[in-house]
Amino acid sequence: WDELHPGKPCPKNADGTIMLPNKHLAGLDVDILYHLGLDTKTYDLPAMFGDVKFVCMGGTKVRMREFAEYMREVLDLPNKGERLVNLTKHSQRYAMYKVGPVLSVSHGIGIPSMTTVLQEVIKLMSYAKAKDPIFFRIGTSGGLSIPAGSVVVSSFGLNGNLEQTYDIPILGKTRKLPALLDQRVYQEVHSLSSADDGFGTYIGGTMGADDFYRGQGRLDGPFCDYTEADKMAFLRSLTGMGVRNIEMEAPAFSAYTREAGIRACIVCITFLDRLQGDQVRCAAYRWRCFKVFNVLGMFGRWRVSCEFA
Ligand code: R2B
Ligand code: URA
Repeated sequence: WDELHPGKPCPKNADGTIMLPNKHLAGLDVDILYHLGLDTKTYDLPAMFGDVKFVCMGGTKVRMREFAEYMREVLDLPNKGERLVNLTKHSQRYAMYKVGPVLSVSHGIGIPSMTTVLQEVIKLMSYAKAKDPIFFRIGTSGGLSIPAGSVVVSSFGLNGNLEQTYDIPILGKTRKLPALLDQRVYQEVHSLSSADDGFGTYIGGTMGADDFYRGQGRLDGPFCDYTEADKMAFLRSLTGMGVRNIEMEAPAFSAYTREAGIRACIVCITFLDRLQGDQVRCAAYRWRCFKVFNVLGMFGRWRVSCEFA
């Protein structure tokens, strides 16, 4: 598939399982998912992960454990209160927890960290024969002209050059992979928000920068070679392009899930309005993050009633 249709979304198998486009994988007698600390020989991946429906990824290990615990409550799954096992414990790089149909995985900061674990989780879901899993990034971000604490459901990813592509050098040449997201999923997730939430949920583009400071037009990094007026003009131009928030993974997450033929969605909390400032104040972290989880909690119940009841 890759050679005939480079970068095009790969079709799924008829039963909804993921078809990996790379034909070289068929020649491996064991595939070691190095950063997950799992492999196809020692572990019965279909028994361990075959029932996964939602792969939820987010930056930190602690937040993804708390998310798994939260989903265990929301979905009313057994073993509440028991300590969850980090399924990637042999690798130590990331954290991965499974509660019922939900796999909660940390991905660290930025595109290289995120794509390393994302590609192994895509292979994991394929080897496990999980049917039609949907992938989410549940993240944090800076908002653009929306109140801090708002939620953004992404409609596309934008790279630091303001293109809707994930640009990656492959064999010495830059490839541009479309950073597109599944419209049905982002509209459905957005439709689950309500006026009673106590915060706004917006649909919009998400810029994924390769840097937290100058790459996001901040004035508070160790280096800054532009003026406040330049910063404001840049952020306003992003708003004009339909961009609602800035984080550090969206183009690659959109592009790789699309290339694998996987429906995906990015839901982020905004910690601040970037038109009002640059510093992220920690006091607001926890409860605002949990509001994102709340949106997904509703989504979890909805999917469960449709597909698992
Ligand atoms: C949001 O927050 C992190 C940086 O603080 C980064 O991973 C992102 O996308
Ligand atoms: N994460 C980012 O990448 N940027 C922000 O402004 C906040 C969180």
